[in-house]
Amino acid sequence: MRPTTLILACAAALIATAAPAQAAVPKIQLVKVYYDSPGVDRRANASLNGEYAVVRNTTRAAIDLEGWTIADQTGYRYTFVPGQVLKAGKSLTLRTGQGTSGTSTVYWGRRAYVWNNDKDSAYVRDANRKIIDKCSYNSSYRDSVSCL
Ligand SMILES: [Ca+2]
Ligand SMILES: [Ca+2]
Repeated sequence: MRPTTLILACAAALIATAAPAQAAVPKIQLVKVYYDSPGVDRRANASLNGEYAVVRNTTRAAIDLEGWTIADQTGYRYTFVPGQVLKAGKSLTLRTGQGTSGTSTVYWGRRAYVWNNDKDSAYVRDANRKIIDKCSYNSSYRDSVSCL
């Protein structure tokens, strides 16, 4: 096979395998987990808030997140309170420490880290506890993982 023909064949194969995954985009999708906050982890509130997970509403309609949860592998769980609505296409950041929650950032209120610095998994579940999305990582070399 000539090199160009080979490249085209590889590209076609990649597109073929990528297509089914695109059809199954979760309506609330994990975008990123920043699991090793900058600097030494001494549980200062700013450091706890340097650790966060980001989710995005991939649909064209607002989603009421009341009763939805974000949890780690151990089972530490954040539950969205009534009134937490994520507009179409918008992202929301869940920070580990304490703060005043709003429409685009909510605070878990923890005094300890939740996302392990080496490996862990983040789960998004709807109000019926059905898993909507999951993001796993296994690297202490990196500080964050892109879930897309
Ligand atoms: Ca750190
Ligand atoms: Ca954990």
